[in-house]
Amino acid sequence: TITTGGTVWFTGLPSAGKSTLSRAVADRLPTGRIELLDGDEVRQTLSAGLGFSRADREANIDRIGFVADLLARNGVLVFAAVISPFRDAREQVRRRHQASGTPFVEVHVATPVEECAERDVKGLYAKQREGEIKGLTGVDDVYEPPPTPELRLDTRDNTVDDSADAVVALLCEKGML
Ligand code: GGZ
Repeated sequence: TITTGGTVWFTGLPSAGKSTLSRAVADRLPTGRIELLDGDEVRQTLSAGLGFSRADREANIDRIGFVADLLARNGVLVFAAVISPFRDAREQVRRRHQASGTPFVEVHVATPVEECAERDVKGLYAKQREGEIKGLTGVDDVYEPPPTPELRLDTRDNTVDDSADAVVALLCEKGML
C-alpha cells in the first residue's frame, strides 16, 4: 500500500493527456491513499466561478496547490492534472511543498499543439477556430513549458501504458512509492 505522501503535478495543453495519464498511473498502483485533483473537476467546486483570465488561472492553480500540499503532507499521494500555463505559479506550488518538506515532482505532458488540436477531446480547439471561444491555452493564450521538469513525455511516441510506466519509475526513484 501507499505510505508516503507527495504530489505529482501534470502540466500541459488542453487534450495533451494529463487526465488520462494521471488516471492510468493511479489505476496501476496498489490500493492506498491516492487522490486525483483534475482542473476540470476542481473548477466545478473549489474553483467554481473562476474563468480563464491570468488572475483566475493563477487563483485556480494556487488553490489546487494548497489542497495538494495539505493532502500530500498527510500521507496522500496526489495526482494533479492542471493546465497550469504559468511557470511562476507552478514554481510557487513547488515552493509550498518544499516549505512543508513534502515530495513534489512536475511531469510535463508535452504533446504538441497540432496533436492536441487533432485529438480535441472536449471540442475546444474547434470552438476556438469557429470564434466561439477566445483565450485557448496554446493557441491564443500563453503556455510556458517547464524548463526542467522531473519528467517530460511526448504522448505521440508513447502509448498511455509506456507513459504510465515512466511515471511509476520516476515515483520509485524519488522514494514516493
Ligand atoms: C484552457 C479551457 C478554456 C480555455 C475552457 N483555455 O479539457 P477540459 O477543457 O474539459 O478541461 C480544461 C479546463 C482547464 O482547466 P485548468 O484548471 O486545468 O486550467 S488552468 O490551469 O489554466 O487554470 C478545458 C477547459 O477548462 N477550458 N476554456 N480558454 N482551457
